[in-house]
Amino acid sequence: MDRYVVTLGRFILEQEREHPGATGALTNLLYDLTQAAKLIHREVSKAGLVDILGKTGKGNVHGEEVQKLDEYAHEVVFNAMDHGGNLCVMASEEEEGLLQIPEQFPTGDYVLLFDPLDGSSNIDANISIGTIFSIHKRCTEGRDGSLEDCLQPGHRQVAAGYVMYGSSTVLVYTTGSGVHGFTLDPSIGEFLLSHPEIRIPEPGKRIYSVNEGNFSTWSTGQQQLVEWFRGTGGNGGGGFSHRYVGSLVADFHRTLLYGGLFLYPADNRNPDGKLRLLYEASPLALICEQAGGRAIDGSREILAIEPESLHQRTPLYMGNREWVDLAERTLAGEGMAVGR
Ligand code: P6P
Repeated sequence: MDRYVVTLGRFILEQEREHPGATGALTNLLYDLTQAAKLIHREVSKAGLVDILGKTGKGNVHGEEVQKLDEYAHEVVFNAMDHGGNLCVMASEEEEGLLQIPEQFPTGDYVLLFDPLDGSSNIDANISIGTIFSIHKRCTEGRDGSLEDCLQPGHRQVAAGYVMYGSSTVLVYTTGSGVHGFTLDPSIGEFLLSHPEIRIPEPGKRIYSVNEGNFSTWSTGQQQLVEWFRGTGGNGGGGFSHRYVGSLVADFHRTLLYGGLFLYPADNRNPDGKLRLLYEASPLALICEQAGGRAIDGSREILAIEPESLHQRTPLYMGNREWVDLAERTLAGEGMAVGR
């Protein structure tokens, strides 16, 4: 049976061969990223066993307490990616400013934006967490990349993906030719093709995924939308299950494989939403759309948003087209259309 396994390395190479003009740079980038993922997997897997948990006492740019694994993951990704000669600049959730390529290394034509360990507040509870990455082609000249290279709309991404460290470690990515999932076999240290050509099921499972605790902080339209899913709004609906992990990668991965709607709306504390555009919403939106779904901020396609700052936030609705369309209509005040 083993002779039929497809490793991630083989798969990436085969994908590259389908693009005659490919230089191999993107292939090398993705390969380097998977090496970082293996190191993070190793530390996350034993996090409960060594004193790597607990808080460093230092905050990140968003004032959130930083878990030691956050710092480790950030450093692992940076150190795996800084010397390959394929990147001109990086940006991370854990750093306020740009991450330039050290001067002793060559630079290249690509840009990496990443959230090294999203959901890290769940680390102590052994809940799935993840690394999210977005890759663009640079749009400036010169050795070093700039903010302009980072502030590109999501539809220009050349690759996007995430690694989920859960009951198993899964890497899901797209380069614009479908979505493919790989599961790490720790016994051989290889990611093996486990989910070729992922498509969001149509119709998807009737699942909505949102932090209901924020209900009172939402707009009227947003409250109406969730009441429809609950079946308590007096306008039909209902028949949905509510699932919410509170770890974006876990909630998204379930939505990708089972269907439904994930939403993190704006609220009166976060008028622009909580999730970040460049290294959370944008890469997941590309994956979602490549898998046949849709991703909006409530009215605009996530992939069409022109970024204005590195860590800007956005409301996020993504999953089956049917439910994203319903959310869009409701938030626009068009009332609740009759869903399935
Ligand atoms: P809330 C985790 O802290 C995170 O950034 C995402 O992974 C997750 O989707 C969201 O925040 C959860 O936020 O406010 O529901 O706890």
